[in-house]
Amino acid sequence: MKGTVLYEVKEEVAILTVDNPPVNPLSDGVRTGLYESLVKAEEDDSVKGVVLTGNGRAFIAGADISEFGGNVEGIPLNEVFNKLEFCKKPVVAAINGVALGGGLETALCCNYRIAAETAFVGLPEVNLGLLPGGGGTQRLPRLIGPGEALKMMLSGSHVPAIKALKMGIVDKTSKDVVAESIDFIKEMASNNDNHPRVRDKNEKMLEARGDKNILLEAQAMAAKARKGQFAPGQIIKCVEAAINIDNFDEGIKKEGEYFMECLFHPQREAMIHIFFGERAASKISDVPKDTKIKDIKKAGIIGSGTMGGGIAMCFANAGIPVHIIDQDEENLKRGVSVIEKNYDFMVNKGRLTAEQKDGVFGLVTSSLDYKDVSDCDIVIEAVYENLELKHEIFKSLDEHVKEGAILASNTSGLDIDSIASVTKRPEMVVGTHFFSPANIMRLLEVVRGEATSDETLATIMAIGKKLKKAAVVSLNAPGFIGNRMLFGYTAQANMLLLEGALPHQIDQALESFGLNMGPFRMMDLVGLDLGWRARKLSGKESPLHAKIGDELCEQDRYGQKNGAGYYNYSEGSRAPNPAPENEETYERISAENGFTRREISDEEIVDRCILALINEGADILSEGVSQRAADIDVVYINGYGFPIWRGGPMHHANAMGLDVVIEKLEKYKEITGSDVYKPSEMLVKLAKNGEKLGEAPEKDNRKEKLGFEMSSVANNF
Ligand code: 3H9
Repeated sequence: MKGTVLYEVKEEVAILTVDNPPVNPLSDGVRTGLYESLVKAEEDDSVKGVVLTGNGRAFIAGADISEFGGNVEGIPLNEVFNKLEFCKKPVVAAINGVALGGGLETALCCNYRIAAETAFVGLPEVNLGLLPGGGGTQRLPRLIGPGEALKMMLSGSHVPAIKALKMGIVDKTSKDVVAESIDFIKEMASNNDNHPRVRDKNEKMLEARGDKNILLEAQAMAAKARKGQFAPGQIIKCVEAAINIDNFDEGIKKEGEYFMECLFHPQREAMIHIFFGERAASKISDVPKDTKIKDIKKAGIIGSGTMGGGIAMCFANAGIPVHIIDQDEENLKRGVSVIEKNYDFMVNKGRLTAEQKDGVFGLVTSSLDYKDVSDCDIVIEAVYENLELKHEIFKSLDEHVKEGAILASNTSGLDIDSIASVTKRPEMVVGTHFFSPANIMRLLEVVRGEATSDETLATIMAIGKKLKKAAVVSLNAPGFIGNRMLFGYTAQANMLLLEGALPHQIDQALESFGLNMGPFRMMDLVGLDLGWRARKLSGKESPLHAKIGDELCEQDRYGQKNGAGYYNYSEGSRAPNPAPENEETYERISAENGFTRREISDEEIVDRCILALINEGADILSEGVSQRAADIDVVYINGYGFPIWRGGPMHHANAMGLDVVIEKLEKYKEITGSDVYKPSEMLVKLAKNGEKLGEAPEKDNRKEKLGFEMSSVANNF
């Protein structure tokens, strides 16, 4: 059995310490240990009260997520909670660290809750496609009111102890939580026989009865922030039951039924796949666990544009001093003032106090001189995509920055090996591809060059975690993971336009599938002119899929930046309006390129775009560019707006069944004649063996990796 509960008696108080490192989830051993320890405390006449706490940095991180979907052994959680809630001795939860999900639910079954000032609590089950099924949907509304409880459960947010105290989730905060809890429960036990239970608090439920707004507001919140997800609706139904059913146990029964529906819903499997996928992504199969990590005390950024500024904010937010260099004084001033404005915006929104702003913004310094980053432990170059310019910058950095410091490039597609080759420390050169806006987007693609050392990689993965990023390693290959897939996907969206579908139809079909933003809205946002200018410079004929975009640029339709692209935009607005004037262009370019425009179904749109992603993803995996299929999913969800509840493109392929994927690919190869739909060899092999997309093949069995010089992908960035 996994995990245990330590038992000791001190000053007539039984201290139960959950011990299941590193974060004490409620695995079978913990459930059994808790149950048995409570029985022991009840049977020991010398024990007057019980303190329940966690070992190490966490109180309890919730149910053991790895148990979901399998055969669960040991005592069921609800039996343990029942024992706890009706314990014959008063119990205080000494919340020493995180109390999440089943962890907070455990504390809600105790008579009292005292939290360390540094602890935080939350019910984040919704992020796993679940609902708080250990009584959380019935107890938390009773404690803090259904409106606040719904906000917490639908957002899955982590609430710091001080706020939890104000909200009434905990009774006290403390600097020395276990010692204070012992004194507290001794006093309570001697003064009082009647210890409160959350289940008996009905006032807030009675107050809410008949107030339709509470549930309507929750539904609006779920529709906005959790589009397409199943669990939020279930959570709302549970709280509705808590409000309207007098009998607490009946409410718990309802919660159990709704929980089981979530448990067996495919979204639960998809979202848990991403939970473990994000954690697996930080482990690099051939980099030993005990690899030394450099201490990053100060960071440098070259370039004060949108990317440079955003990356600087990431470091400052993590408490790491950061120095920005730009060659142009005006640019630098503008860049730093944008950072300050971003922080001011957060203050205005109440996300930061003025004092906190001064603290983080105070960590950002800037100048025009490379010498000022000489003492940095890492310097990240974030200038525009030009290999010669990057060569110049890296030569200078190599000269100025102290020995042993990491030199990183934020390139989204240039050759890291070529960049590393101009330095005397190629083993310390790595790609750190942040996504815009870097201070908000979670994805960090870490590009491993031929010479990048284990120490450099391990350090970057550790810093990624510190910056709260979902860091994923990619080998150095054109487009890395994300942009290479994006290229195939947008090319197909453009082909559909050429064949007869319209941008808004394509966008709507893919947004209904769950993508945050359809491809044409996205291309308008990025700017159609970027690719157009690059293609013009190359002097080569544009590929078919780029013909319409290029023609729109010839008509000065560059996208959102000048108010007209595939859509029209009114001044100051990002909302896309139809652009019927483009239809003549679509028809003309289609005809000029030999296409007879036809009706295209939404199903074909979704299939063709998503299959293009999957097929390219399979190639990326078979080349070892990505370590595992789940890494690709993490990239696509955190950087490209793929719906988390579908688990990413590769999980989606596994869920569809690889034989079905191949059947569809062959169908579209037949319809379009395009090699984009020629099933990847890896897919064929796996489907034949009844296997799923998982790990990349061993080094010797990999498909040859794309070279920068021969790649069509590289020409498109
Ligand atoms: C629930 O409670 C349902 C109930 O309502 C009802 C049931 C009937 N289980 O993230 P880290 C592992 S659902 C199993 O790197 P951090 C994690 O995989 C649960 N394993 O650390 C990793 O393993 P490895 C609701 C778990 O300090 C290691 O611990 N609770 C669990 O950055 C370290 O994790 C949640 O959703 C778990 N519950 O962050 C909370 N949690 O080393 C989920 C972690 O092998 N957990 N692991 O890769 C978290 O949000 C973060 O882990 C936490 C710590 C904030 C706690």
